[in-house]
Amino acid sequence: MGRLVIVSNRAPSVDGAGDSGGLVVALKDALSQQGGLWIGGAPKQSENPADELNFHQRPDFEIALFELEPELYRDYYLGYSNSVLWPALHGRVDLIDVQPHYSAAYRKVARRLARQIARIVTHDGMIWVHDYQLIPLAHELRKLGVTSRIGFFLHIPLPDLQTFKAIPEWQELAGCLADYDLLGLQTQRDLGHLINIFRHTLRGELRPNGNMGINGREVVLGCFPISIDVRGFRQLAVDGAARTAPPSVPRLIGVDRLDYSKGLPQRLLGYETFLSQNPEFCNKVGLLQIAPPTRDDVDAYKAIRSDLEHLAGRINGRFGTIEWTPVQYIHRALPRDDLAVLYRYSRVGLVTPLFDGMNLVAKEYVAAQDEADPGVLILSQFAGAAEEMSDALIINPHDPQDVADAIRTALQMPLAERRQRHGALYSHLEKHDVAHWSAAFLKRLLAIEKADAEWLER
Ligand code: ADQ
Repeated sequence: MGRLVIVSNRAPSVDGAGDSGGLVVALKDALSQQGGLWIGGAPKQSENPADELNFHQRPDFEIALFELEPELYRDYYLGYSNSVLWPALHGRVDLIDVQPHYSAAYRKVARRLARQIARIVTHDGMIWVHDYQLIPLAHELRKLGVTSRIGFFLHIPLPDLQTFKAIPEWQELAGCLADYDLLGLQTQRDLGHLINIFRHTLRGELRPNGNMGINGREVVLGCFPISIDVRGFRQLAVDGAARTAPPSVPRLIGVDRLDYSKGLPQRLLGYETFLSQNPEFCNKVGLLQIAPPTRDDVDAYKAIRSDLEHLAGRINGRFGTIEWTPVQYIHRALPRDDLAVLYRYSRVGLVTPLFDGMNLVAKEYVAAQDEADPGVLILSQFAGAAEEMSDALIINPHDPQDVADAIRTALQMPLAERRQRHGALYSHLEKHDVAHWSAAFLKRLLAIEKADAEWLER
């Protein structure tokens, strides 16, 4: 079996610091078993970027960094990726900021990276590309004659065809997606959208095996809901609780990057409605919202911050007392073990995105609970996680009354029902953790390679 190469916009750290969350944990084992390589953007831009990848050996796998000039990085990352693709794919076409130099920079980065990767990959290797920042990579690699199997996983949602068409380069992007051998999405919802986009844009035909015939070749499609290291996260929460005392009043918790897709103002409006209709809970409950800054240089992100701070101030002014602050807001990232214990000590987890690929906070909240006395997850119907987590209280984040009712239901839910719901959620997660996710994707990619080898022998 050839080498596994992961490609993502950002590389894990060269020294292994900060590995505790997310993709690195998911892919570490597969990478170390197969002498893997992770290619990703260097943490800092450079005025004179090298034309070669910059290699670093970690004990578990190798890392190769690519460098970009600051201006190119801005137009590719803050520009096309996060001011065109991110809003469009999250259904916020009103926030798209189209600039011709953005799309040019996006393609340029894929072309340059493909040149650097083409020099080092072999036919029997497998390349796994991650996320919307790098959609054209397979297209550029194919142009350079790379024959390795190439898979792609989209971490964020894929909207319906009409919304997708708001991206000026929608046809080109659909064509680039069709150059992969395997396309992985988070949910059945997104898979349905992809099939529709391929049908209308490239006359794709859905085959009985669920794959798509496009221009005489087969593109394998799959739904692979991402997850977390469920047992590891649970252990962090158990260990943390042994060191820390629980809060004095029952707490609701929200943990999100400060992003307009996460439905933060809607969450606060729901909480405000709850407090105004249920005065008996004033002084007896509090909302802790942890929302670290992200993509601060994009205007839409400045706006969401000021909206959130305005709402939190309004609620605190309206309901707060000398002894009690209804909304506690922390605008920074916290260490994962602190987060785990905060989840465990929160009676309610509020996850209310307007559109989300998956949402790992929902899974972290469930994993961190004490099964003897678990809290209740309130989850938006628009989070990818809602497809798997139907034992949460599923809400419509656009309706403050629905959010308010769910908060009340959660706070009053009898222990037996809390245990039953948490038990169902946890046992599903335990079987579908992040190792399961990466193994399922790689197995599908490998199967394509085997099929190809058989075909070549005939
Ligand atoms: P994100 O949009 O970043 O990811 P999410 O899945 O919720 O969203 O993951 C956020 C991660 O950041 C969680 O692990 C969370 O614990 C962490 N985090 C958030 N706030 C934090 C804080 N204050 N301190 C420390 N850590 C914090 C994208 C997609 C999602 C998809 C993931 C994975 O948008 O839909 O689930 O990729 O595919």
